[in-house]
Order: sequence, then structure tokens, then C-alpha cells
Amino acid sequence: MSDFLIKLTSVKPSEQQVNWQSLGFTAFLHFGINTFTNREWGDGSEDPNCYNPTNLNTDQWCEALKSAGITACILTAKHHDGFCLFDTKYTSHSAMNSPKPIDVVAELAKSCKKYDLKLGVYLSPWDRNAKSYGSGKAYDDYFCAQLEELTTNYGELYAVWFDGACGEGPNGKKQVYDWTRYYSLIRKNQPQAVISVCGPDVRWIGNEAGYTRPSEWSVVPKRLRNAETTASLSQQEDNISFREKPISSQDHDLGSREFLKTELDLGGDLCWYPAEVDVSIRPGWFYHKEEDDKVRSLDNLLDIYEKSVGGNALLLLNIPPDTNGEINQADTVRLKELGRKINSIFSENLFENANISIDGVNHPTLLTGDNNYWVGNEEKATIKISLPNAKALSHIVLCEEIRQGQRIEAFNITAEVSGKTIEICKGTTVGFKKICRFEEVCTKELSINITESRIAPTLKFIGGYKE
Ligand code: FUL
Repeated sequence: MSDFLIKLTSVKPSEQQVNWQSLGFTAFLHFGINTFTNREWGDGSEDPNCYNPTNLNTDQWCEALKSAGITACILTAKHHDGFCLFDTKYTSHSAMNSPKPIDVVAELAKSCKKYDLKLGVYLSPWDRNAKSYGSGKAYDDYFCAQLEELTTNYGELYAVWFDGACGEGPNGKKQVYDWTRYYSLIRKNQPQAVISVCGPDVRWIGNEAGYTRPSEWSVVPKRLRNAETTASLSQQEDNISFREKPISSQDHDLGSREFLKTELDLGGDLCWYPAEVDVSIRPGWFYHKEEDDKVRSLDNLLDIYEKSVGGNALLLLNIPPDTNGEINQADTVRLKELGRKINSIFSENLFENANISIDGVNHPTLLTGDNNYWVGNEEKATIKISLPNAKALSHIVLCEEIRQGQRIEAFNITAEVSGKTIEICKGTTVGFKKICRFEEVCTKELSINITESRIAPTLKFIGGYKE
């Protein structure tokens, strides 16, 4: 086995990254002064009196998220306008100075506890209101003081999300952020949290339209983890055409053997940097009444779910609370439908009583996905699944044990149908979770054929389902 392939598979996730990845389906909550000015990007000159939610109800937010099967949420504690949704000592541009002085982060933290959801915060480094923005250390001091408040006053956070958008402040200057200082503050106060996007733990998928690469690798060049790179790759504008832009061809391949070989040959290094898909349930990130009839369809959301959660990525679906301070009915209805749909497909593993045989040995623990996992002897493997009775199937789920790195590069699945062996699906990467969807078949014998791996593959879970 070559040193090169050993090098690729020796890159492993941190414990925070494994815990984060297992959250699967999470929510973004864009709420703030823009909700009330009906804008997407505020400029920092807003009057805090505009902020006036008539019936702020974070319990209702959590109920709506839970109904979709969401496990965690990230609130925009401060967007680019600099308007804070939390009780901060360092600016008057905040909800505490509005007709409804409520600390939304505190309210949401309480509700999340009650509903067993994890909480994360988005704090925009770009602040179009702060006078010190662009002046170097003075702004970093301000930003860190707010980070300190957020990371010490609201209990445990699972994520701190740093946006790539970065422009000029009120005095026309741009800030050079002291990322190292921000990261070490978070590591000290919230060591279990991941730092996402302009951060070292979670990679932005590269678009806001819900697209995932067909081969999504978590082992990628280390240079992609550089916050300046992320910021310069991300947008300096915000409009619908940006939000709908697909992944561009230049960044289509971030992790193939060939790509990583070139990276190493050029003196680069590799890291574990898993992808997150952030996409809004509506055209905008913030609530706009005129978009009430533009909520994504159930089919579209299910497709995004299957390709992200089931494409070795994590889904961060934005659901923006409205001017009442509630999640609008147009969205709650869709979330409930989505939750029901996901449940109806994935709650029962139809392989439950199957024999899972690899080289003549049964591996029943592959059906439970507990702490055991299987590891092959060579790069190829065939896993035979025999069911006691024929079953109709439309989905198969595969999971690697990512604590052992990401190894599988190609596989196909065949089934015995009316005495013939037919290929029902094929794919490339598996990673944390691969959801394969195919034309329904009725069968009692299947083979999962792993045809290429970097080193001997692992599997932690196999499931069969029907829509
Ligand atoms: C972008 C921002 O400019 C949008 O307003 C939104 O917050 C999105 C998640 O990130 O960079």
C-alpha cells in the first residue's frame, strides 16, 4: 500500500467534528433588524425602534424545528448591520434598546433546553455600525468582548458560525480580523463547539442553493481552512442570483486522489474539513411577507435533505422567524410535512432481520450502527444481504466509521430480481452517511460491492428503506 494512500486516510476528525456531523439536520434562524426593515443586508444606520416583534415565542420556533426532525439551531445574534439580539454592554445598537427589550439569545437558549435542541450562534465579523470597524485592534477588542458575552452567558454552544461576507464599516474602512484571537477565545470558553465557515472545523459547501458535490470528501487541502481564503471565496454582495448559484466547476473536486496528490506535490498539506450545506427555505435569509408563497416544495426539501445529510455533509436549513417573532405558518406547515416524510421513509430499517454476510461471516451489528464497525481486509469487498422475505425497497443508507478516516471511493449495489442480477445504484464517496435513492425494487438478495477504497474500507451501518 502506498505511503500516499496511508497519508490520505490518516487524516481523522476531531471529537467536536464527529459530534457535529452526527447532528445531521440543523436549522439557521435569521432574525434581526432586517426582519422589520424588510431587507437582507442592513447598513447599520437602522433605528432600534423598528425592531418590534409583537409575540416573540422561541418555544414555538423550537416546536416547529422539532416537527421536522431538526436537532440543533444557530441564531444570527448579530448580522452585518451590527444590531445585537443579546444583552450586550458594548453597543446601544441592539434589541435591548427597542420597544421590546428582550434578550433573544437567552430566550432561545431556554427554549432549546426545554426542547432538547443544541444551540449555536452566528456573529458577523463584518459590522457596519461599529465606529471602531476598520481600525484594527480596537475593533477586535469590541468583537472579542461580544464573543466573550455570547460564549459565557448562554450555556453550552455547539457551534460559532463566522460569515465570509466582509465589506466596509461606517467610516469606509475594512477590518483585518484577528482570527487567531477569536478562535482561542472560543476554544477557551466553549471547547466542545465547532467554529464554522470562516473557522477551522466546518467547511462552507460553496453555494447557498442547497447543492452538494456528488463526491463530497472531508479530507481536503489545508489551505481551504484558512479564514482569509474562505472570506475571499465568498460573496461581497447579496442577491437572489448569488443565492441560486451552483457549485462552480473550479471547486467541483476538492478531494479526489489526483487532486490531493497535486496538492501534496506542490508542498501543501491536508486536513479534515467536513462540508455544511446552508440554504434557506425561502428565497431570502430574512423573513419577507411577499415570500410567504415561495417556501420550497416538499419534494425539493426532501431532495436537498437526501443529498446533504445523505451526501457526507450536514444540512443547515434557514427558517426565518417573521415580524410577529414566530415561525410563519407557511413554513411550519412545510416543516411538519418534511418531518413526517423523513420519518415515513427512514424510521424502520427493512434489513432488520437480514443476514449481513461478509466473507461468510454474519455482521448483525451493522444494522444497529452502534460503536462496533466492520473493517475489510483489502480495498474491495462484497457485502451480501439476505432477507427472510422479499421486500420493496427505494433507499439504502451506508455509513463509514469516520473516526477511521474516509476511505471508500466507489461502490455499486445489485439486487436479485426475478432471477436476474440488476444494478440498482452506484456511487463514489460514502463518508459519514450516504443515502442512495433508486427506482423501487422488490428483492430478498442484495450485494453491496465496494469497488475502490483508499485503504481497506470500514462500514458502521447499513439500512434499507421504502418511500
Ligand atoms: C451570507 C450573508 O451575507 C447572508 O446575509 C446570510 O447571513 C448567509 C448565511 O451568509 O454570507
